[in-house]
Parts: sequence; structure tokens; C-alpha cells
Amino acid sequence: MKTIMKTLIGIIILFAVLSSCVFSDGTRKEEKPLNVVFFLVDDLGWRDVGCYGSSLYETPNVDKFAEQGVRFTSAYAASHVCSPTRASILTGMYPSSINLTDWLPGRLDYPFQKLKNVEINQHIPYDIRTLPQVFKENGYQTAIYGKWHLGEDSASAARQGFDVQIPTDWNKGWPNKGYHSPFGLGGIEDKDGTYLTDRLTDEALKYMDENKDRPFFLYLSHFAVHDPIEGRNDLVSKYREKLKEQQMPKKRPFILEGNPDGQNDKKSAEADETSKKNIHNGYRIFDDGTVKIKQYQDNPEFAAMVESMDESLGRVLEKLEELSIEDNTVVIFYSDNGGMSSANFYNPERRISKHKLDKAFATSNLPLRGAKGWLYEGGIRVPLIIKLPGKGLKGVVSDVPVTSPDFFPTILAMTELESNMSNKDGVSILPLVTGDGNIEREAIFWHFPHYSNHGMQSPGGAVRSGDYKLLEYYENNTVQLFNLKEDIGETNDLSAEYPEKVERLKRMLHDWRKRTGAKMMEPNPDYSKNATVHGSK
Ligand SMILES: [Ca+2]
Repeated sequence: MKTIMKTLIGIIILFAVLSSCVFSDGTRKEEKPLNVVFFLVDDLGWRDVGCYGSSLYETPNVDKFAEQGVRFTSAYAASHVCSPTRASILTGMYPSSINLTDWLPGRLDYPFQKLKNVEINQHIPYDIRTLPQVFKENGYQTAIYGKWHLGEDSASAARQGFDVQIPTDWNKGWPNKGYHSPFGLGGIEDKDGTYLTDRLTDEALKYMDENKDRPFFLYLSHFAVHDPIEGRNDLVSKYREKLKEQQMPKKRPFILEGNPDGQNDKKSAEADETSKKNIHNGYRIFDDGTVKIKQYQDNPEFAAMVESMDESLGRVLEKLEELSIEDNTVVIFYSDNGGMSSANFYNPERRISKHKLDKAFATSNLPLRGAKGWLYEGGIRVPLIIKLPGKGLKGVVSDVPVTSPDFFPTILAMTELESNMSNKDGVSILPLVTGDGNIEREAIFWHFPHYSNHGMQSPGGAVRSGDYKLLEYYENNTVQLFNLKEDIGETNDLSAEYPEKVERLKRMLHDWRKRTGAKMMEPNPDYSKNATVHGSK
């Protein structure tokens, strides 16, 4: 009896001590494990947000959020398409390290393609420890709401550490039946007149309500602003009106991009002239291997999608305040690749009618060159804002290059869950978030051993070191060298001028490929010299 009494008293004292240190000095929230909300937008371009320079899209919540954290202006995605970047976020590894270098399931081979697409893993290898698994091991609740796109294995999200997955029955890279109800997505009720981005947010807010008293990792992975390009009707009307009032320059609504590794690379000025020729009439892959790239942000449907996404972030932040957990929750705002300013030519025969351009071309990434699907900055440079309550800087802008494999070590450093991340490719960028110094890294790398849906460019890789970026293409080994500090639009190829720099960067890129076990492309056995995109010559 005495022992029981003693134990009881001990428990009461312990509780009292904990309570006092929790509540008396106001540090309660800091002593609880930090929640993490990873707010991932799909295909949101670097310039698709007000605080990143868009004058059309209204994103007051993102802009306000940037004042509460660190906004990165040289943040990259490890790939210019969805799945590889997503895998790198969850593993801290480059896509080449886990042989998941293309969107899933991947692109078919065609006879006009000289090289054969590398065969890739169809999910993150199950022996790789993922971010949600680490959270689970540390007592967190883990949930993904929205787009998975890391494999059709219906158990993959659960096997890779997520307690909850909504939708329950859809793993593809786009919303099943679009953004307007009925959605055809398990776990998201269909109701006439509702909009997917709003409904997914409703469900995520419910999850936060239910888990407010225990640590959680919420991966809110919106389908937006990936196509189909369908905005909520009230916002589409709003942007139609707004566009009427704006003076949009109609000169050069599109320019041409060719294959930098072939004979038809186009510079913007040339493209302006050539696009007037008959051969470039319409919107398709042209016979000379060029495609059109959108130059203006003037799509009301897409603008509406962006604003809905912004409303979603606003609601998430408001919910954190309502639950009094905003000072105890890390929030990360990010996109998985650049904006879709080039149409998707998964089917190389696709022709886009002039009346349906807003269904095919989402946005413009200017001043960045290229689009989703390209290794130019327009394909890989994306918005990133990190809010770390307590120690994190507020309203600060950082132009230090960072990339998606960095999230894994950074998040674990912020939450103090684990410090030994030596098996990962990324580096912790926590010092940039707290202002405690810089990060040490020689370079950031890309490897895309595949043909793209968004143009006729050769497969290739890239390295960014300091202000310089080298792109290398795999069909004919052509390289391009750009000084991004002076030439963010990648218009001035310096490779002929600086051969030593080219060699140094090439060596770095090749060494990195070896280090990560990157798979290289083999010749396409079905390649035919006479084959063109549109059949044989
Ligand atoms: Ca994407």
C-alpha cells in the first residue's frame, strides 16, 4: 500500500512539475514535438505567386506567409516532372540514387528517339527509410491528403509510412475526374458545385482538428495546379474581368524552343521570326522538332486555380491559429516542378486547337527559360517558403541554391528527431532558416535519362555550382553553360568562351552520376533515321 501511495504521489509530482514547466513560462509549445505541414503544390511555376512576381495571380495568403518565414529565390526541384521530385522529398535522395528519374509509370519509346528511355523503379524501393517512417518511429501521426504519384501499388503510401491516405483509391498524377464534383476519389464526398482544392482542404483541416493534441506530419499534396486546367467558376469570372482591364501585350504570345542537342536550337529572337513562317502554324510538335512556349500569364482558368490554392494555404494557417498550434508547427510551401508553359505532348501527334489554348498552356515562367519538362530554369526553379516557429527568421529572402533532397535532413534537424543523416544526398538548410551561418555544398545536380512530354529536347543532365549552370545532353553530348547571376533567362551560352569551366563542371556531373549509380541511356534498338514525330520521311 505504501509503495502504491509513493508511486501515486510520484506521478502527481511529476505531472505537477511537467505542468508548471509547460505552462508557467509560456514555453509549452516549444517543448512539445513540432508538427510539420508540408504544403505541396503541383506544377506551380516560380513566377506563379505574387511575392515571386506575378502581377495577375492573387496570392495574398502566400505573400503574407512569406513574411513569417524564409522565402527562397533559388530553390530547385530535383526533377522537372512530378514523381522524381516527390520521391526525393520523402527520401532525401536524388532521383538517380533510387532509380526513379521519370514520372510514373513513364514515357513510351518511339522510333524517332535515338536513345532508349531508362527503365525505372515503379515506387520508392521499400528498403529506403522515408520521412513519414521516421516520423512514425518517433510517435507522430502521418497523413497524405492529395496526390501520391509514387506508384500504383495500393499499399505503397502505407508501406512508406503514412497512417492516413486520402484519396483512398487513387494514386495517379492528376485528379480522376477533374476539379469539379463528382471527383470519383475515395474519401472525398461528391457534392454538386464543390471544387476539389476546397474539398481536399476541408478534409485536411478535419485531420488537424482530430490530431491537434499529438504530433503530426501532414503532407497536403494538392492536385492543383496540375492540369486539367479548371478553375472554380467564381474565380474564373473574376479573372476574366481582371484580364479585360489589363493591357496585355499581344506581341509574341509564344516563342519556339527546339532541341539544344540538335540542329534546330532556337533563341528567342530567331523564334520570333520563324514563328511567323507557315511551318510553325498551330500548336503541336513541329516538323523541325520545335514547340511553342507561352510568354504571358493570361489564362483565367489557371489564375483561378492558383487563387484557390492560395485560399487553401490561408485556411490551413488559420486552422493552426484556431487550434493554438501555430507556434508549434513548421509549415513548408513548395512546388514539385516548374510551370506548364509548354503543352504536354505525351501523344506526339497531339494538336491543340486555337480555341483550347487555355486547356493546354497553363502559365508563363518568364523571365525563366523553358517549362515543366525542361532542364532550363523554368522547369526546375520553384517557389519555396519555410516557416519555423521560434528560431526561424521572418520575412527574409535567401538566394542560396537549395533542392528537394534537402527537405529530409532539414525537417529532421528542425524537429530534432535525428541528426545522423549521412546516408542522404541532401544537406540540412536549417542554418539558412535560422540565420546561423551558411551551408556547405559544391553543387546541385540533375539527371533525366528520358525523353520529355513537353518538347523535343534531348534527354540530359545538369549541374549548378555557384553562379554557373552546365547542361549536358545525351544524344550528341552537346553542352550549354550559363551564368545565372547575370543571365537568369539562360540566353547567352558561354560554353565556347569558358572551356575549362565546362570541363570542370562536366567532371563534377559525371562523378556525381557515378556516385549515385545513375543509369545511362542505351541506343534505342527501334530507332529509325527516317522516323519523324509524325511518321516516316
Ligand atoms: Ca508536378
